[in-house]
Amino acid sequence: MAKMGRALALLLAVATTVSAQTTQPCPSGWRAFNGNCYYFGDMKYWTEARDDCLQRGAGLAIITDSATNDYIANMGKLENHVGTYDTQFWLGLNDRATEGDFRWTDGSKPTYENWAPGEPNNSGDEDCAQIYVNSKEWNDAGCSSAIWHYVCQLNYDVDECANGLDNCDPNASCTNTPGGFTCACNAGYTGDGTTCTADDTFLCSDGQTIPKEWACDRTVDCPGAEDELNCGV
Ligand SMILES: *[C@@H]1O[C@H](CO)[C@@H](O)[C@H](O)[C@H]1NC(C)=O
Ligand SMILES: *[C@@H]1O[C@H](CO)[C@@H](O)[C@H](O)[C@H]1NC(C)=O
Ligand SMILES: [Ca+2]
Ligand SMILES: [Ca+2]
Ligand SMILES: [Ca+2]
Repeated sequence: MAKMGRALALLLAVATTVSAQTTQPCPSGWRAFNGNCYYFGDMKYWTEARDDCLQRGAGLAIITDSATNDYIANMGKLENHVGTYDTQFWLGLNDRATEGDFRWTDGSKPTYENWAPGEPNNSGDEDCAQIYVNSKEWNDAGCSSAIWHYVCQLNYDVDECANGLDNCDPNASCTNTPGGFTCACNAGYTGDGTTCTADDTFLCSDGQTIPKEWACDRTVDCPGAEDELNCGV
């Protein structure tokens, strides 16, 4: 019995380790597809949707192939539990700068297009593109004539450092890496990068930091100091 318990504990430990290692690089609340992360947002005007994506360190989605087009339409439908009506999600595509010259928000001209029949028709001055989740086709709509859902896109390699998504210590430097990031304590600090203590201070196991010369003072309550600093020796 005891042996079985040990084996089970070991198995659980291994499983925990594996799931930690395979953590999706997309931030929480985002979904990964084909090298990018997507966030499906609630109803906003196009410029507000664009700004919300920017604040999330991303941009409105840029679609360059039919697989991504299908993914966004299907997932948009799932994420927002829409009914049977053909609801729309704002994309990064627009002709706000020059009428008729549709561009993605990164300035690129579309290489893949999936306009609905008769679209874009600029009916009543429509400059912002959206995708219908049921037909998966695109329409140009008034950028600020109605609010719609929207989809943001982040490159799969999130720059955690630039987007405040790292957990580096304030006294550490963060370096972005593909699929992750690293933290290294600044000069004069020691630690694993997520916790850095000044070299002349000691981090007690209860979380308080005190000058190192005090750590072994028995009148100071600093749990952990005895063990780590061999105070008695
Ligand atoms: C033009 O597009 C709008 C949607 O943006 C649609 O409601 C309208 O029916 C279209 N007009 C024509 C003539 O296709
Ligand atoms: C280390 O970080 C703390 C904030 O936790 C800050 O107050 C302190 O100024 C930092 N020290 C240096 C040398 O940057
Ligand atoms: Ca237009
Ligand atoms: Ca239209
Ligand atoms: Ca990264």
